Amino acid sequence: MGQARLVGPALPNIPWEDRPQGCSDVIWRSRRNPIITRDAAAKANSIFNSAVVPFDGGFAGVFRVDTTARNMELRTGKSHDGITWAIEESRIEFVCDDPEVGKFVYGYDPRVTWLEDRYYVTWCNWYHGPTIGLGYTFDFRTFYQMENAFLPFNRNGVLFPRRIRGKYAMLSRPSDPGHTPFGDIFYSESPDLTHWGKHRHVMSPVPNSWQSTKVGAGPVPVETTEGWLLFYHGVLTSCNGFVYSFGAAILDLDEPWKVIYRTRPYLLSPREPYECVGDVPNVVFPTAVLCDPPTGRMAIYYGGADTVTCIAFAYFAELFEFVKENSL
Ligand code: BMA
Repeated sequence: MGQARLVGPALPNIPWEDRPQGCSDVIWRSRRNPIITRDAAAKANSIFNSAVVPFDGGFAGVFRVDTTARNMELRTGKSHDGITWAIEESRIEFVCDDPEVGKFVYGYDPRVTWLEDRYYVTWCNWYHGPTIGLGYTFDFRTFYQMENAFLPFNRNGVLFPRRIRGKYAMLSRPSDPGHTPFGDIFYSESPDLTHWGKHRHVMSPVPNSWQSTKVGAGPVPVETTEGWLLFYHGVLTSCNGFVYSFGAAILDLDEPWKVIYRTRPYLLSPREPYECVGDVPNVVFPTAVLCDPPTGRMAIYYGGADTVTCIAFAYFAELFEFVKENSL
């Protein structure tokens, strides 16, 4: 077995900053954080927990924008460098055949997956409570909404970027209608992206740790020679409320409910002012990752304190070694 490598197309224009001098962390924050604040879009109270992908030589995204009226919206945006974003002034209005499904109440925490021939969007969608919304776009102009993937209550639905053993595959985190003091990650598969089943348990919280209350999938899993790299958030309950950190796991390529490695220490935890102070203090919440396989460079997008969007960097080979050497 050679060195662990990322699988997929090159992305030479990935947003990137070298590790700062004197820093020995496996993941380091951008000097430009927060890269997106509320000023990046009209009528925005906060822009965070958002998803980006390479698109048309640059980048496109679906953003969580909580408005000044405190509605939770999904808006699309474009960027030439992945750092400076032009975000639309109004929400995505999904085209949907069925008004029962298409009725918009709220949407938040989007993920975007390039899968086969289009960009799929999953998000936390209201349907008698939070559940997993699913839609797609070809051009980041027109978005189509499909059936919700699961029954309420569920959050953090994340689609794998290719079929596994011939089936579409999704991670999710069954929840409650409120702030959910529990949560395990599950795997489900589908022949057609409408009917989901064969649910398998992936991982639970770990007592007495940064991931002791609940865990949830973060960005779309990244294919590597050693398995799927999954960044995931973990929550502990302090005397002052939830603290959201993130770590990573390596899941089996063919049976992704089988966890090969999983970080005992966190990779990133709230530390900077923009992570510790905001609408919800002490939150880092990863929702997207860009990768350049030939160089192993990775750029991880995460929300800070439910208020701003941030970015952090890593080299895959170092990250993989860290996850393996510091596994539960
Ligand atoms: C979760 C979601 C996330 C949020 C986090 C911390 O339940 O609502 O959007 O970042 O709580 O408030």
